[in-house]
Amino acid sequence: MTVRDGRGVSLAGARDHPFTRGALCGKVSHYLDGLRAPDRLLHPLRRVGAKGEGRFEETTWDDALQLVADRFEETIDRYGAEAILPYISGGTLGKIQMAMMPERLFGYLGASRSVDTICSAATSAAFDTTLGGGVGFDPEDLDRANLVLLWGTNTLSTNVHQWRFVLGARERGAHIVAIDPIRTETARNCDEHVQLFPGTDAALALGLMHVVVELGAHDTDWLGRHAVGWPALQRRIDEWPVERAAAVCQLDPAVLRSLGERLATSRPTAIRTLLGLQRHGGAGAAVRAICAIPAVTGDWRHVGGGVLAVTWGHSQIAVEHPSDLPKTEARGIDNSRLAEALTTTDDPPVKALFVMNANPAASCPALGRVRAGLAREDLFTVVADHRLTDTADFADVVLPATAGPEHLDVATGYGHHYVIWSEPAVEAPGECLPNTEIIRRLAAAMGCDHPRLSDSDFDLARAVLKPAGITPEQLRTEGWARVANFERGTAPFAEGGFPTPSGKVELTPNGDTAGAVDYVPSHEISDEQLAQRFPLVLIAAAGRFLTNSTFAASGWHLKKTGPPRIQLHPDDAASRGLDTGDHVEVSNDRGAFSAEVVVTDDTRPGVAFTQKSYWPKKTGGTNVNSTTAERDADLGRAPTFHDNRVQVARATIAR
Ligand SMILES: Nc1nc2c(c(=O)[nH]1)N[C@H]1C(S)=C(S)[C@@H](COP(=O)(O)OP(=O)(O)OC[C@H]3O[C@@H](n4cnc5c(=O)[nH]c(N)nc54)[C@H](O)[C@@H]3O)O[C@H]1N2
Ligand SMILES: Nc1nc2c(c(=O)[nH]1)N[C@H]1C(S)=C(S)[C@@H](COP(=O)(O)OP(=O)(O)OC[C@H]3O[C@@H](n4cnc5c(=O)[nH]c(N)nc54)[C@H](O)[C@@H]3O)O[C@H]1N2
Ligand SMILES: [Mo]
Repeated sequence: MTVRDGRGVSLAGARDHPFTRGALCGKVSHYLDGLRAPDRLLHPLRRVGAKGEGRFEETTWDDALQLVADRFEETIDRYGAEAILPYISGGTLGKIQMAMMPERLFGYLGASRSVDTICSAATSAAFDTTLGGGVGFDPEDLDRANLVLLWGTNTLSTNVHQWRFVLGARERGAHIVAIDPIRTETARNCDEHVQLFPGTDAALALGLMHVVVELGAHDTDWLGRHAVGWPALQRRIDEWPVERAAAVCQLDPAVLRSLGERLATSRPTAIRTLLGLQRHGGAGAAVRAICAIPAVTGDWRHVGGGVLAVTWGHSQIAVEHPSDLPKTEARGIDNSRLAEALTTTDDPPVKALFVMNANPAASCPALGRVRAGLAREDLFTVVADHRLTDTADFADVVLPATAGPEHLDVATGYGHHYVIWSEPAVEAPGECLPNTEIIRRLAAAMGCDHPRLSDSDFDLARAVLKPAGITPEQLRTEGWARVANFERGTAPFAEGGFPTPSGKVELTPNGDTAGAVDYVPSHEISDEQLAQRFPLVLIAAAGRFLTNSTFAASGWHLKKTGPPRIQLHPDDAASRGLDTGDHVEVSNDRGAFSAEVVVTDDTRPGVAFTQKSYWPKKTGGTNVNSTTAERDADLGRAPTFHDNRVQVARATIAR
């Protein structure tokens, strides 16, 4: 970052960084725009208007934190500490500024625990139960594969640094396949696009394995040594001939058979999945079935072979509760179930909410109910953020937080194996404080004087890096370090050694067919009766120029993103008399939002596509989450954002 007169004037990636090679994605290349934007929060605020109105007056840090401390103490006295709910999400993924200090303080107080289910819970649970954690091939070795399956992920949009390795594989002759109900930009740039019906990935995986076994290409030797439950899975695979699988996926059986044949004959095959396919009722089963594939094909033997969703299962750095800081066990509340937590949870009810790194009034499912909960007069809400989000509008106290270039952090990601030292490069504007400092001062205001609640950011970095055998001094000098528990260019599980209880791939929990993974239908997608009233399945995936709702108020990002749009297949548009540019209302029993129609055969008939993350207050008070349900998938208590049926009709009032 280039700094002139204390202001960041330009941002560039480090060219010698092994994974990113200095490339910045579109949204981050304009990151600096938002730091000094006129809507940046500069001072602590307290509410003067009605809840949700967003009217505040400036106050001092001391007064703001004393108010929070008093209300928290009163809440603890009257209802117990579990009546306080911290809501900490992924606004920053930096280890120091994300959840580390809030977890210390709220754990010490015995507040309810915020359980992070909103993003990856089904995938995490599926990987945990099959492979023992978020593990897989090295993303930098993907270019060694001869077949690459980009399965339910829009790489060019959400994981753009992986693309260089995809191109590397292709240059060496690999065949690249996108498996996605939508012809995304990624799918357009692949050699083949398998456009299955949403929520049917388990059937596809079982059908593909059926072809592999039929051709005798399964690796019985490796399975015998490094897998548990193969006989049961084999019986299950027998039940999924190509025709049956293709019917469920609504694909031409020839497409499935030919991909199965490629899979049978291409070693190594790299299955790069992420989180788009796991926002469905049957997602846990789908991801477990996908996790079984490399065991069947023997791909773990090879560098660049196997499956990968997230890299954190290999990371040697860790955020742990300090052993000398007392902690009170408390109930967990899923962060994808905030509507329930604020409107029905009892014993005790949630009376105080502390939001940091999150914008649930835009990003949570069942948005109407979330907002009704936030509007409760008896709920005391604190929000720390960079700007007045929809969530902050409901706050009693708003705290101005620093952003990446303004605070110290140890930055990580879940798509590569590096930690990066992130030194503050510019002064914080106004009175903004790092999340860590906000918590240190809150702890002091509450009279919690344990030394672990006043550790400096440097102390915190030391604790995080310690398990990897790195010091903050070293990382500061070197810039970044690889923290994976295996070497690049090796096959981490060639000889088994998975972090499961058995050390093997666990294809079934108990070795019988009943335990072998099977296709689990989605909640709404496969509900024929509901389809009568709500004929369109709506997928709301990540936008290229946003990171969730984080840039959704910034000029450049919003301009590039444009207004909320809904892509409809020409058949679905024609039957509704709609054309590109028409304004529609997208609705179901839970709510509605407005969007502009784009007619395109990038979608399938019966499937509509939109983008997550708009700020409701910029788009008529609603967004796509006004229509999504608070309902869990089959594993991990994960939310089911893409398992959503809607109807689309011309808007009665033009916007
Ligand atoms: N630019 C940008 N990058 C981001 C984010 C962002 O908001 N913007 N968000 C970040 C976050 S928090 C996350 S979790 C990741 C998510 O990144 P991804 O895992 O890529 O997730 P999504 O964008 O939700 O969905 C990816 C693709 O899954 C497809 N999909 C939907 N349903 C199904 C299905 O049933 N089967 C299959 N096979 N595919 C399906 C969608 O059509 C979509 O193209 O991206 C991260 N990166
Ligand atoms: N319909 C639909 N909804 C979805 C999804 C979907 O696919 N479809 N995806 C889901 C997924 S995968 C995720 S991860 C969630 C994301 O939901 P959230 O984790 O709530 O993410 P954001 O909405 O981006 O809100 C993050 C907030 O943190 C703030 N922030 C950033 N850095 C800092 C910091 O250093 N300090 C403080 N105090 N604040 C900071 C940002 O300004 C922003 O307002 O959304 C989910 N919602
Ligand atoms: Mo996410």
